[in-house]
Amino acid sequence: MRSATITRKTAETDIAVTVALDGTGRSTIATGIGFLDHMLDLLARHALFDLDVKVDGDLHIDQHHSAEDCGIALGQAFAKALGDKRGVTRYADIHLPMDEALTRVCVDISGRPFLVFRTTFRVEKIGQFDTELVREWFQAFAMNAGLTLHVETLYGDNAHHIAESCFKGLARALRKAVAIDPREEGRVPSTKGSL
Ligand SMILES: [Mn+2]
Repeated sequence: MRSATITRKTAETDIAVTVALDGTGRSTIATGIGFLDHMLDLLARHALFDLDVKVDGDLHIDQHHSAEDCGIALGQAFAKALGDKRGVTRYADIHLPMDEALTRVCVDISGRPFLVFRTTFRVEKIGQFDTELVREWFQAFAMNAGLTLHVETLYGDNAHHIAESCFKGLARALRKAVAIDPREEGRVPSTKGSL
């Protein structure tokens, strides 16, 4: 079972996360931000990761530190759980529809963190959640997970649908990318010999 736990405490947030890559999709999520809980719950479900996330953050200021630091800790846990990346499929992509919204997510478990994020929201809030924090979360996650990650929403109107298509797209792409490819026979899928 590829899994890892990260605890991270700063003056702004106190976080504990556990990620199991070869899970069943069950999760226990409590970030203090309802909409982010919803996104991480469906991330676990569609990636078939088991996910425990507890964030105690300075929400009296705003949601920024909690969302960003949650992405950092989850990214670190994901990278730790992957270990030396032996046998992984590495590349994956998906077009993920959510009603009228369509988002393409392409991922390379590269160890070369890079985010392209071409998704915009026409409203500032989904419930109490600041929509600009979707990008912040993806940025933090990609950088700390060591992913080359391209997210592009091709079209869509409803902000809830758009955000959900991004997180579900990430989930479905990661599910494929972390899967063990038996033809790799336990090798690291790179001509360099490491990722
Ligand atoms: Mn929803």
